Amino acid sequence: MMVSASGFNTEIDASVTARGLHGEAYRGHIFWDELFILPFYNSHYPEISKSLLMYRYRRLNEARKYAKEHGYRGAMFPWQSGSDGREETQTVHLNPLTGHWGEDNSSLQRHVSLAIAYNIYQYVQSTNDWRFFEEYGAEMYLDICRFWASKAKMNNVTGKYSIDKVMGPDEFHEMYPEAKQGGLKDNAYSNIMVAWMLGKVKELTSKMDCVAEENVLMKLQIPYQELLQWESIAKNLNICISEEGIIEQYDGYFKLKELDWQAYREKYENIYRMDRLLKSEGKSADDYKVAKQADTLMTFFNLEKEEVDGIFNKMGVQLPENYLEKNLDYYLARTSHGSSLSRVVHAQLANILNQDELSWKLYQDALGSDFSDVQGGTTGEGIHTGVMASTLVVALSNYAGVNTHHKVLEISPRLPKHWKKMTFGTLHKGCRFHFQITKNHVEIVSDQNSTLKIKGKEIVLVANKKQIIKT
Ligand code: IFM
Repeated sequence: MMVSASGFNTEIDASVTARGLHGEAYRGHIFWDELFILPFYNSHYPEISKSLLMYRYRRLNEARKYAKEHGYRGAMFPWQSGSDGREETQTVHLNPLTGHWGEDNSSLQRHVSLAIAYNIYQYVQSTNDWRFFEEYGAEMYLDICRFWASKAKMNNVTGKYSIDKVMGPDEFHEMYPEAKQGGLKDNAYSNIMVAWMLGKVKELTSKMDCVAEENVLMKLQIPYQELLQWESIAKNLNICISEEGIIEQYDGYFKLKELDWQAYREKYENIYRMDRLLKSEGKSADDYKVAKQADTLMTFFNLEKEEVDGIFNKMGVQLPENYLEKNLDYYLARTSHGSSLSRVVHAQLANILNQDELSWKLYQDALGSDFSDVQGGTTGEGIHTGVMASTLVVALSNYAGVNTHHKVLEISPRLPKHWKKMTFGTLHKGCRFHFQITKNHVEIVSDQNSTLKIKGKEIVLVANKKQIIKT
């Protein structure tokens, strides 16, 4: 799919750019899109995942320099970067509808570093490659933790930590209405992912060889006190929630104006770039509840709901039982899918919530993104590698019910009504599985003795011996 991410090129110092090598859009830059791409490689070609993570490792010093320049500690990876790892995000942006250049604050998408920490964790969970973690991953992971901890500031009155001067994944919101500078406070996605990341430090370091753990803590000069402080930040980050249980995209989002979606749909043929349409009318998306892509909901794309519930519990955050449904309804109704990365996320969430028709529609739209050039002309500038890779992963998670978040691989198939069969292979913790799923059966062969769960039932497999399980 992407020449830079090939099993033949794992020694080359290259990563996957947002448009692969298929076109010149985004000037060949690398964003956070690996988050959507790595899961595919983890379960098929883990040596490629490792090579993509090593690309980041080789730019760790640049990320440290970038953090320092902005008054932070640790490693702050750039939102858009190229070969030398420095920030290359544009600072002005052309609106083709008006021909005007406007300010661009998107470099404030500091969540790119969270994506890297998340990718390290997922890679290690999926492959058991602790050697990579001990030699490279831990150093990056801990320095990213240090960066976010240095960004979190405690409010002495509430005892809560806040993180400001950020943007979430939704690129329509760069600043507060009337603000002179870009940046938002307490983006829920970032804060929850920070809590998740800091909360995983103990689990990760406890699995390291003692000498390796000591070495990395010494190299980064992380005292025990600092680790305790990270734990405290994780439990006390500020998350804003409405009375109905809607997680506020960022502090202040609920005060924004509602958009008359119907009127815009009637007025314009295509409203996916609502930011540009609004600007052409002398307005700004910053003033409205309108999202380019999943933001708060990204949390549930990355983490299982139970895991997020655990984080909220530790923070003392109360939410109604059906809060995920409510949040999906709320944000989906306010999203224009201006990014190709949007539909696939919503498709996965709708599937988790058993909204099969909605999920299938969104999944199909995501699948056709480049085939049908849904953005009306952007495919010619290069395919959208993030969504393309993610549709492969989401097919397995949605329809085969592949879950790699637990100790053993779990499968809970739910084929779309019109599918008769699904056949695929996957790698998990060094064991290669081959599945054939029909409406009532799952056939499995693994190349090692192993255990997995099918619809919650533990199945023990003998190497190379096919088992047929009735479902
Ligand atoms: O990384 C994405 C971002 O989330 C939305 N705009 C395009 C970028 C590159 O694919």
